[in-house]
Amino acid sequence: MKSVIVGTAGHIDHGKTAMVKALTGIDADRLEEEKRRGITIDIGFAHLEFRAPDGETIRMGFVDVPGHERFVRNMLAGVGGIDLVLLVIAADESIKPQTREHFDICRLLSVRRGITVLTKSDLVDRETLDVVLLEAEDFIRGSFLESENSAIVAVSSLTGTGLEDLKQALIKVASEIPAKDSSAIARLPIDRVFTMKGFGTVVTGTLVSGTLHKEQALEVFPTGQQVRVRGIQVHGQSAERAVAGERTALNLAGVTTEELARGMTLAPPSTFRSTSRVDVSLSLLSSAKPLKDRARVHFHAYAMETIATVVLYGKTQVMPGEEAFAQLRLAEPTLLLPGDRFIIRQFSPVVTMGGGEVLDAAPLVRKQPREEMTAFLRTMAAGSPSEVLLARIVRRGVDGFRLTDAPGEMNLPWGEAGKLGAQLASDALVVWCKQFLVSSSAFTRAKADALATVKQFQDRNPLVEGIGKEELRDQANLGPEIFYSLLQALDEEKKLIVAADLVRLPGHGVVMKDEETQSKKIIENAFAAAGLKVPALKEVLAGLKVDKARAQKIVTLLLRDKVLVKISEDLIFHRSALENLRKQLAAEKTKSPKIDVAKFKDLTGVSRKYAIPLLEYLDREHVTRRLGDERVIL
Ligand SMILES: Nc1nc2c(ncn2[C@@H]2O[C@H](COP(=O)(O)OP(=O)(O)O)[C@@H](O)[C@H]2O)c(=O)[nH]1
Ligand SMILES: [Mg+2]
Repeated sequence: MKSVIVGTAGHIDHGKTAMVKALTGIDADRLEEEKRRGITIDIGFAHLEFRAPDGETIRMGFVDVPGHERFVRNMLAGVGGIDLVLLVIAADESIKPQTREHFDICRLLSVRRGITVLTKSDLVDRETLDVVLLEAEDFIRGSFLESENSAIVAVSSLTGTGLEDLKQALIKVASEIPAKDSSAIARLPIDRVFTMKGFGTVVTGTLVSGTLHKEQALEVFPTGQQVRVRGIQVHGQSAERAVAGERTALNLAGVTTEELARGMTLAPPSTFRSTSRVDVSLSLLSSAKPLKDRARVHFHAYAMETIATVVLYGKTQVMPGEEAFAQLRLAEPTLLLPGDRFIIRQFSPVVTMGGGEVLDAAPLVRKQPREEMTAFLRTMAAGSPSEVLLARIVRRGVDGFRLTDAPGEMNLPWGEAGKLGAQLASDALVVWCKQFLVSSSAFTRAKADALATVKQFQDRNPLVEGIGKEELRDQANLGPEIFYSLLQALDEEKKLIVAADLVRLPGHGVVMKDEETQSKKIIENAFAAAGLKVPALKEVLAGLKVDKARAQKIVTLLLRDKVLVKISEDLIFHRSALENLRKQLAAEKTKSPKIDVAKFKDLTGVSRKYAIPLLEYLDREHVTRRLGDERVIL
């Protein structure tokens, strides 16, 4: 069974609600105040099933909107997910301000199909009806409503004249609407929240994509709250699931009505991200005033509305009828995805100015060159999914694009993004780095940079075997996944040798000149022989054949290899001396677990000048613990 959402549009009192009732038998004015005043204030709902000529059942959900100019914001909350619009023009009044505004909104939201309905035909004579018909034809010329199959139908909801023609026209248009992708990620913009006795919290909305199941866990965007679907109603009937295109009511567990509001969105947990910045293509109505850079506007998308600041890309203003790229900075975070349509209204007085399409709901924070930016947005607007993914990978450079960000950035399940990524990789345009995708050019550049860093390190430190992996990663400034994939690639290409914690160039080992080797031996021996009674470093170095800088480097090398251990600013010991000391203390412990400075001096034969730093070193190493004047051997 196919589900189609039909919206109404048109000026107040032109007979929208009466037409929906004549078609479905349902009065969409549900509020007490609406019934009393006889006007629609908020969106209302009705439904009807049709049998198409091919035998398929088409279930139509109607969203009836208010026509009063004061309630355009409510109209906007209803018009978001509609497949086709019934543009209502009363035969006795013809085109009026909200006929125009609603029609503009439908075009800006890219509603693709619709029927123009001339209502109240019983109130006018044939000639007047013909005149209004001409005016209507003129009005819709060149728009989506003029297409071959979009008729203009005259009806009277009072007498029933023309209703059958309207039903036939509806069936015809509805059967052309392509089935929605029920395998996409589910998204339900909430348009109503209320409590139902015996059920608790209920929300309604038009399911714009995917499928929802009973018992499913969902996340509320932007609050992040986790909820569970306790029950589902589709077009007023209990159901196990709801699929894209259906008017859906969910009974939710884990949330109160106070925690929810129109404009929030439900989607599977951890799929999307709410955002306060969106890059968009914007078109301004020819009836609008020029839109200046940094102007504040009212922003509407699906059922949400907030205030936004328009930051134009490379323009100081957009003229009426023009299009531009811009960033919209929203006063409140919201869930938006590429392809979503939106409306902007002038801040004051509030009139519809324009609208457009979200191109990027995850814009980079860093500034990009203008040309790069516009080229990117052009690809977002018109590129194939594969081109869009590639552009998103490229713009991230060596940071890479994480596959799990594909739902939030592209509204694409990550499995599908994975398939596109695999194709790009086999075309050698991108490189897989674990769950990241990096453009081949950025990866090649990063490899060259890393090689240069290793080479530079080795030129500067000829006595060191290689650069530490983490030091290299630090200098390369790469995420771990990218860095390790890069090392692996360089290792496989035999451009680098990666061994344990060190990275070095092939053929590079520590080459010591004879004198240096000799000096190293001398230093090491001097310290080893001295035990705990170590010589002053200066004296050892003075007796060497190499110059002072070299000698210092040799000591650094010995310290790095932990042959020598520095325990205080001017005390260096050979590792074997310290090992012996530990053994001595362990032996001492079997006799008495406590030791003081005097006893330590006796035991080791060192002077007080050495005893204190040594004991402090042992404390740090947790060999001993200080207790007053004494120490416990641990
Ligand atoms: N004579 C006549 N009156 C109508 C027709 N449709 C609606 N009306 C009346 O026009 C008024 C406004 O209708 P309503 O459906 O509430 O208009 P909406 O504001 O566009 O929803 C009501 O008093 C209706 O009874 C029609 O086809 N013929
Ligand atoms: Mg109404």
